Amino acid sequence: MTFTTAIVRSPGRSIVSGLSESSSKLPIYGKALEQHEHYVNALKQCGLDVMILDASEAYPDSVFVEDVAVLTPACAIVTAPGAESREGEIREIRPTLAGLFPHIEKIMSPGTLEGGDVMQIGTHYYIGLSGRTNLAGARQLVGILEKYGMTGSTIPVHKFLHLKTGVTWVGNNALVGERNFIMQSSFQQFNVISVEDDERGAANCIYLNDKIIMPAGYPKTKKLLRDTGSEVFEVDISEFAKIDGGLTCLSLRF
Ligand code: CIR
Repeated sequence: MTFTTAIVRSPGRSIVSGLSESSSKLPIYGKALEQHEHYVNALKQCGLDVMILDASEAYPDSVFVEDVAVLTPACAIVTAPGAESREGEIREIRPTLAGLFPHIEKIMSPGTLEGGDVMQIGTHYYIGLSGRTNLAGARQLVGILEKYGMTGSTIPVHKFLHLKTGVTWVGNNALVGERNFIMQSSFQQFNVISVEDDERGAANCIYLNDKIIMPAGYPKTKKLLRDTGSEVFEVDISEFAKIDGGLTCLSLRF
């Protein structure tokens, strides 16, 4: 699948109040803005047009736009975030999606689902059952996908915030991910690139048009990703990582 467009949302000053389980450090707003700009440039280098939505101060985590929608070639699905403070973000994204996709679907309560738990590989979508995505939400998503001729299946996620915190698709039939997680039978048909324990953050990469964007600072994984034959771009997202954000969650791509 060729990707042509990405949607991002600028970080707001309220980013310092973003949810975080992993760190007590607060993002520095000015640095986050700068890193976001570099991220947008990396998406452009992968051939994408980037739509930049205005910051939404009411929602500190709204820069993580991936979590509020799942985009497919046939339809856009507005999610139902499992984090209460993020529920209102879906109202902010809907008008943008309505202008771009002829079919808009919706995950309904009591289902919850965040886009960080959805990993697309071709026409199949792996859905993480995490603290943010429940079985009801996952079942609704599978139903919507099947309506449009696609498929979905679930994977339990215990150790990570989202499925894609632990594993991502990097093209050429390969996945990159945390060693134990990536070895499970659900992934046995793929070549697996295991990240070392000291490079766990490198499990969250973006594969776009034969290119890979990876977080900066993981030299061992960078070499392995280069060996797949794809061009690799690095982006420093340290300010977003302070509030558990990875590369994928900063954009919606289609
Ligand atoms: C949250 O806890 O919701 C945000 N602070 C981080 C969301 C990261 N999203 C993602 O990995 N898809």
